Amino acid sequence: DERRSLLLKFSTLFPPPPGVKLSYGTAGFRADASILQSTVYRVGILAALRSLKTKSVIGLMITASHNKVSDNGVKIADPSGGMLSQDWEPFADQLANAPDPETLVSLISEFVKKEKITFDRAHPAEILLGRDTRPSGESLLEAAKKGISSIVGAVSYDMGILTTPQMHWMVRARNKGLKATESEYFEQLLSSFGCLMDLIPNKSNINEIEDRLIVDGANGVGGEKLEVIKKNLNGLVIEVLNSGKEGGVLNEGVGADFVQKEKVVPHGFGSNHAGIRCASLDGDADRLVYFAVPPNNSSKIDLVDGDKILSLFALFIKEQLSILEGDAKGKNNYRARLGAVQTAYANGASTAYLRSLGLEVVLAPTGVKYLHEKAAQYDIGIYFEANGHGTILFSEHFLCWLESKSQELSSSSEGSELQKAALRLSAVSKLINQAVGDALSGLLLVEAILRHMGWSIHQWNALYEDLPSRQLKVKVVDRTAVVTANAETVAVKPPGIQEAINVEIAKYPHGRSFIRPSGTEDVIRVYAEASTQEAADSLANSLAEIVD
Ligand code: 16G
Ligand code: ZN
Repeated sequence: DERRSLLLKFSTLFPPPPGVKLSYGTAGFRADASILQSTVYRVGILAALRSLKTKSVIGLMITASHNKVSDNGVKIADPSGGMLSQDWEPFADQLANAPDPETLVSLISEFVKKEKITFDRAHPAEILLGRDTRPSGESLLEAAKKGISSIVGAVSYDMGILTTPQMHWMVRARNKGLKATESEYFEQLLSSFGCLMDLIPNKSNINEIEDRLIVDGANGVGGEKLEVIKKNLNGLVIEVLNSGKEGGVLNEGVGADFVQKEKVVPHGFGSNHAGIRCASLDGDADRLVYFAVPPNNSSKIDLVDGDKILSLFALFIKEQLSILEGDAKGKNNYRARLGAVQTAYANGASTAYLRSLGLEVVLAPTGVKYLHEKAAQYDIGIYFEANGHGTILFSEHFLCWLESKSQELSSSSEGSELQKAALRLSAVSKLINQAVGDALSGLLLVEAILRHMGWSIHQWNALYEDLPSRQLKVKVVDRTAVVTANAETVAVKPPGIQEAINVEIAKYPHGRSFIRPSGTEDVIRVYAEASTQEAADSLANSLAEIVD
């Protein structure tokens, strides 16, 4: 019929590269950009089917995040703005790896039947398209459009060059029936940031804080977007380096991934930045880390990673919740459940700090989809990976309560500390991206909280001291030979390996160590933590030997 012949016709234009097998991992499909045309075309089809199935707007984002500029990738944003539902991942793999158009078309028709997907001309598939600044993005976007138009009636809207979190935000907003252009996104960030700044107590001590923030844009999309909003940020002066306009290469010696893993200054930063607060975004601006350049001309930095951003957020939110819980005369009191979600990579000192604040802390496997799911179980759930990806989720139930509490306070306690605490929490829920970790909104929240506390980056960094740690990777033929459990903290396969690891860990005071197969590369990753750097290095090395 019409649908089948359209699919066949377009599919023949996008033959898959022979001998390549791709899998929809934690970050969607990712590979060298030169082999991705057919994959992106097929993800276009997938997005259209997903939209028909969910009767909602779906997002398709072309990015390879912190990876090198010659790579690219593609992933789907589900109706909630979150990651593609995990039960569709196997279908994504089948589509991407179908050897020829006939196989592809029959896979699709089987799947359409199985999922009971219906074609209704009144409700066509709708897909928002976005891409990062990679040069390969433009032609891959065309492939995605072709994939979408292979499904009869499906429409796509090209939203242009975006950060990954902007795409997720837009999909979420559209499905809530809200306007979802970039200017609405910026407007929401600016007004909630302004609101937090207006609520800063004791405005005198913020004069002690450096207004200036230097941002390493990774030569990617984030710097560009910051340039657009920075003139509207009262009380914060942002200077963007590595904006991509000075000729630097995306993610090369720059960006959050580089800074967090290497713990050295990114390109363009040096001793002239000593003492100034600095931040680093990754290539698609969904990761954020802070750092300070020490005054001694060394390339080493003081890293303020995702764990410490989480700790700062937790401290601030806990403070506001405690104010509200202290409302002795309140009619409508509620004890909110505040939780933190981390991965096994979280520095042990951060976990201990969060528990000392009275938070519940749980571990999830690496990958945003796992952390997000766990954080969504709290009234307020904060999740962060040490690498700087994270956000704060507010439950509908909590937001409803907050709304009614705010109304109660606006009549009974106008201008009180209680009312301010409620307004701050409400502003945080609007500033921080509810769909996915977002470096731009995270950065604005960090800046507002530092001013609230009256803290320099050094005071922030002193919340706790990181245990020395080491990360290594070991190239292996088959990374699936290692299977982990308990949020990647134990290796259950190959047999006996965890016992060997335990023997090594026992040799080091405060030793903690694990191995896990990477979700994005053919390597086994090793993490070790101990009371000294030498011990952490040596523990990591001995695990690497076990793996090898
Ligand atoms: C992906 C994940 C990131 C994770 C990283 C780990 C998403 C959107 N991104 O980039 O959260 O930290 O993979 O990479 O989930 P690895 O498995 O190679 O260590
Ligand atoms: Zn990223």
